[in-house]
Amino acid sequence: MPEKPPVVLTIAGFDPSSGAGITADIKTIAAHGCYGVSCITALTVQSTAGVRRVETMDPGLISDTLEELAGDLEIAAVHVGMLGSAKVVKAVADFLSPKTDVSTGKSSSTTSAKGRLPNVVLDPVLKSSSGADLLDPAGVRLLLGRLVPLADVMTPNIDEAEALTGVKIKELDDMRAAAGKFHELGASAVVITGGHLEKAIDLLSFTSPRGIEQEVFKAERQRSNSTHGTGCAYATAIACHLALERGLAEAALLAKTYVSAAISNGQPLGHGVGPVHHLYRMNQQRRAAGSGSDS
Ligand code: PXL
Repeated sequence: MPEKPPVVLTIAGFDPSSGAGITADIKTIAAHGCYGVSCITALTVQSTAGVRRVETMDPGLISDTLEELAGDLEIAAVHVGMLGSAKVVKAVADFLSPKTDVSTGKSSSTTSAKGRLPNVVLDPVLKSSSGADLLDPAGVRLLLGRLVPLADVMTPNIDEAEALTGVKIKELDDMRAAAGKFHELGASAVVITGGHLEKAIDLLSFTSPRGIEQEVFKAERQRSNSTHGTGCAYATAIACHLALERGLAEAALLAKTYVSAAISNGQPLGHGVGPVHHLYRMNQQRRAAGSGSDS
């Protein structure tokens, strides 16, 4: 019998150009050897040139989809991306919260210390890189109040960390201060990604029995036009590594390496900011398979 791959659920918006959102996440999940299932929270009209329109889905449809999947599959990790509105945030938070057993009134057994499903990675998507709002103000408040405490790790970029904590980030010490605010808001672990800073610095900050521990990952900043979807690819790659039972620091480091390679292998598609190459390893495998043959 072939072995079952870990199942990774992505709850995110639909970007028809496949640089970001659900279809990009499914590529990332496949690239990590996991099986991707998905729940669409919003449709967007967009291309590499930018987001033109956003339509959130009916929250009831989202709840039904999530319950259907959770009833059928053993989900090893969850990626939460664009949510669009407060109603959608509520539907997703209700789904991820520990279930109460109606007969005893107590939380029924859960696979995670925090919620119903293990390894919840929250990417707090607020705006597209072209500046379109991807979450309404009431949604931002509910994300902070309900989803941040439920997530096992959250992955804001610098702009999102500034908007959510009010800390202006110019250097590493500011990232440390913003991470501290996220912990105060109930986050058990956060990676603030700093691709926008002069050096591409990521700060991993997590609570442990010894208190708050922090690790810094540095890389050279890449100048590229193939960066559409880096945040989605990073957060989803972390979810995959956690599903594959890797620790958080290793997951954060491997996800950073994956995104850097996906950017540097990006192909010049579209008229705007092109997508990262989520499946760049397939080209490498094809080249390796072809190198020994006569054809
Ligand atoms: O990169 C943030 C993002 C996430 N999800 C969807 C998006 C975008 C940016 O445009 O469209 C669906």
